[in-house]
Amino acid sequence: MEEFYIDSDGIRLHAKLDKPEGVEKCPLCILIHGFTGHMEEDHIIAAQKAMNEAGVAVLRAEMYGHGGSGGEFRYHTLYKWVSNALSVVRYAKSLDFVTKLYLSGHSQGGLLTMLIGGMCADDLDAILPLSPAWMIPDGARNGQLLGMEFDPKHIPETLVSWDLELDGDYVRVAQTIHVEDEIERFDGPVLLVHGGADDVVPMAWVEKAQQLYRNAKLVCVAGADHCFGGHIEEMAAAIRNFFTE
Ligand code: FER
Repeated sequence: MEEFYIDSDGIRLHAKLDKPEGVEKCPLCILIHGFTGHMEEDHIIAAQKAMNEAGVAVLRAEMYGHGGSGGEFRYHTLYKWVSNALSVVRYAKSLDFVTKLYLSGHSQGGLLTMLIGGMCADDLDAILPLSPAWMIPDGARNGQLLGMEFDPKHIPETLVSWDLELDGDYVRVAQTIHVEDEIERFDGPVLLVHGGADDVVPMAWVEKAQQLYRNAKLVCVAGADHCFGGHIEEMAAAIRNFFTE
């Protein structure tokens, strides 16, 4: 494992690179955590190990305001995460050992994966949105986020929920994002993995993503919650199979 920082316009992004053993060149998957998450969460490590077992190197990176990266949580926005992810894609493309490039992320990181998939369609050979929270922009436009309600035309200065404080700019940014446009722009293979008992991201949203993508497979892990608690190995197996089948 190599640990380092990737610069994203002056923000230091904490990153770890894990390569499969005994290979000179191999594919690389960038792997991104969710809202309030970080790279050492059980489901992120399980995904990383599954990819390594399938011969894929993994670059875990933490986004603005999360984990060991720069920025304050309360000021993170999806634009900042998009800029960060573009910096990580640029870095990954500069690595000599990399053959194919993939992108995966969990929840808000899965939403980010769907956005970058469309934006960097030429660079990404496949994307793997895990429990992708792509209802967030609609929620921001409808005044429903973090289990609370607000007037979407008069955004509060700060959202306080789930013991968190999040600046209103998060909402302003999210309201402008249209994920369908980026779904439309990605033609490559997509693996969606979702927990059947996820009460954060409704299954209907992930089914809709599967229908909108031209080449998407959806694996539903029965009984699994948003972070695949108790069913992590089934999530990992879906990822391993996607890369080895
Ligand atoms: C929300 C629902 C889910 C939300 C964020 C999430 C900011 C993200 C969840 C995750 O990344 O795990 O209403 O609002």
